Amino acid sequence: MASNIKETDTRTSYEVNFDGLVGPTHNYAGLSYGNVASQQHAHAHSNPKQAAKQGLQKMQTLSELGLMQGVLAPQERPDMATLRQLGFSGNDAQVLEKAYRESPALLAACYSASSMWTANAATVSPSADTVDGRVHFTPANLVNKFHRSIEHQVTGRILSRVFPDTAYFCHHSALPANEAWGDEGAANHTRLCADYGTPGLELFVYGRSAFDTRLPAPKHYPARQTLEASRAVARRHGLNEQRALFIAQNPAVIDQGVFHNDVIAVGNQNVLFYHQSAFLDTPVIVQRIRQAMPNTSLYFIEVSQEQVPVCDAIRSYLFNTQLVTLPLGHMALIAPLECAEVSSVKAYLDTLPYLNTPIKEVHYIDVKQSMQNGGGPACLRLRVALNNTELAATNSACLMNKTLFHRLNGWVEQHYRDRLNINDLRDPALLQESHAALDELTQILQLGAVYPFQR
Ligand code: SUG
Repeated sequence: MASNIKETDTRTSYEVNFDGLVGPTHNYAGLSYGNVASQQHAHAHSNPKQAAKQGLQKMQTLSELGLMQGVLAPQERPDMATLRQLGFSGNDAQVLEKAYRESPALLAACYSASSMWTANAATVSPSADTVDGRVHFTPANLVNKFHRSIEHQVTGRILSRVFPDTAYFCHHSALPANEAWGDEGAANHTRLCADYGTPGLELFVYGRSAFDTRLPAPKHYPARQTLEASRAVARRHGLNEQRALFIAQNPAVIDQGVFHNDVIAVGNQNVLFYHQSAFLDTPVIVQRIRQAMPNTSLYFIEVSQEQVPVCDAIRSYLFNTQLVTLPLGHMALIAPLECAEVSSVKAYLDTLPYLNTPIKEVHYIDVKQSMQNGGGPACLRLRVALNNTELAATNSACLMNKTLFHRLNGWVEQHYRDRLNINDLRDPALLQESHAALDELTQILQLGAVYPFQR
């Protein structure tokens, strides 16, 4: 029996949340224009040890709620191969020193622990939706931000070690590395269904079109996801017309700081929870979803501007909550502590369990280190819906349980610093520490040699 499934459990399909383990070089570098929190905390000192522990505690909390929980390893950082590709030469210490002197921002980009936000790792289509009956993965190219565009290769490698059996799992490479194919993965994708194991409707939300410039686009901040990228992912995954819906995000909210759709909407099974300003033409979208799922009793939980202004939703990450189905059948919202600190949001969440929807519980968790870089609970996880057979074919060393939780906490305690700022990034000892930590991690998670320094 995998991880925390009880013998008496009658479920045959699950949503497994794969959280990104925060890497040892987590820092605040202000790299994400359009992401308000990243800009606000630029150059603040970070606490990688606390960040990783907060992330682990979140995983453990969900696991204790009876949910299936997985863990994805971070990237190798600093990314020495990229620094060398960009012309810095010499031994490792010299490369770091030269990069620090010439371009601290570039060095910080190559040190970013941004792969913790695994909602951006990939788009995943469950086997119930795809024509070949396999689970499909496309790592996101993340081209809009340089520090994120250097993630997808290792991400793809890690995913193929976690889901190794090609009889059940199909791994694609990332889309072409060009803005026309800007792809941010599951952060702009959600899936509605009656049950995780039955065919669903995958909602692909895009911020602009690359080729049809008549379509609306934000004026101020970048739209990271294009319609063309979303369509390409759906094509590769073998989703036919009934399984995919393409939805325009409201460009006005992107300009207010909603850089991914998961900052303004979240779906799970038969529930879509969203702000009234999230999409361009909400009534039409609601109608199209209803038409596509005539046999499912759907709940559209719309939050008005009057109840929660967009700026409060962004500050609190109300919609970057994880909407999960508990083993008893009802849903819970896993919210960041910040939601309890913004009065309009707290007032709304106090009423939510009584609104006659499947959401009956709200849990607050502390992921502040991640929040300060614009990553809430939902950013930190990649959802993978699996049936029993696929779950049995998944690398079980990456599934969370009490033993793994304690082992990873000990590993963090041993290897991580509790304070990091931009000047620490020139220190070659940080590279050594990071390699030692990751080398041990690949053994704990039984991933094999996934990192360039191990090859
Ligand atoms: O891509 N922040 C991430 C946050 C990603 C949140 N993910 C989702 N919404 N799913 C980003 O903007 C900040 C890094 C820095 O500034 O140091 C950063 O990359």
